[in-house]
Amino acid sequence: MKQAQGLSCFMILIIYPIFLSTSIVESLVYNVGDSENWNTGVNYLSWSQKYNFTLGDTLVFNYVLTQHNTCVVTQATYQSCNSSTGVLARYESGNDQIVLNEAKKYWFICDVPGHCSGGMRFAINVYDNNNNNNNNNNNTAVLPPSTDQNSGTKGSWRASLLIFSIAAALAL
Ligand SMILES: [Cu+2]
Repeated sequence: MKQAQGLSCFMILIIYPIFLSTSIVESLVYNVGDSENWNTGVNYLSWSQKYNFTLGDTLVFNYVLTQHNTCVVTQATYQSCNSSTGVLARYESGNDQIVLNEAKKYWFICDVPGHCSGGMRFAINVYDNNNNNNNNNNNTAVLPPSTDQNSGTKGSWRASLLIFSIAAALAL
């Protein structure tokens, strides 16, 4: 009885990380601004440069309702901070979840007066990991071209987990 319990605990320890790593590889959820959320006084340029965003990932904009909003805009509107034109989508729930479902460049701003020019804006490149040559020509501005490396790292991490689990299971 005790042995069986130990065995099932051990199996959970093996199997759980596999499920976990699978979901991490498939798509990631990014809280914009990390612990500082979507707010004034945060440098979103450096935040956006920390990550490689891939197709299917989700950006979550967390902020106090009515104090901010999230606008997906054109490059021109991103640069001018003039949101009278060029707003492609607008969110104002306080917990805006935007799925990056196209491999392209995205521009985000908060269009509450003064906030965009005050720093509440950033641009990201979203890569399709299955087709890396797709969108690399205009990607020099924001992200280094390290998507290949990144997916390779994720893949080998997953493979070593699998090998470790099989080896552990055989050892039983
Ligand atoms: Cu704002």
